[in-house]
Amino acid sequence: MHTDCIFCKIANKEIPTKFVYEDESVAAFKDLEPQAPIHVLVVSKKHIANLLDVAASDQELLSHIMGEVIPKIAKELGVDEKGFRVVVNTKVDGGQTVSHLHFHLLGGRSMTWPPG
Ligand code: D5M
Repeated sequence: MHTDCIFCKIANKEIPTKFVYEDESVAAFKDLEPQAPIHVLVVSKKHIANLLDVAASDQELLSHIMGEVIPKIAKELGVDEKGFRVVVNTKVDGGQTVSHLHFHLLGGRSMTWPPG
């Protein structure tokens, strides 16, 4: 846990936040600035700054998030049938503003391409 990291504080319940999903390694909560009717952030409880900081020992965690947690939340929030988008902004050019790896789950509307 990084003491100055907002998502560490949320994931470890230092800042009370309603979770959409939680297990021992992952927490998910609504984005403060939603960009779609459904906009959830999925984060690991362990501090990982971004995708470039993922270690070999994190592979199981990443697989759990992408292969289990996100599909489960998508089904629970009813965006599995029409689909959804998962975004991982990485560093400055990627538009990352919070340096704690997070997966944006966006749904509930038709997405456009290319992204801005
Ligand atoms: O996305 C960071 C996202 O995190 C951005 O969409 C706002 C959101 N955010 C920032 N602080 C909070 C809190 N406290 N709760 C919920 N959501 C928050 P990025 O990909 O880094 O630009």
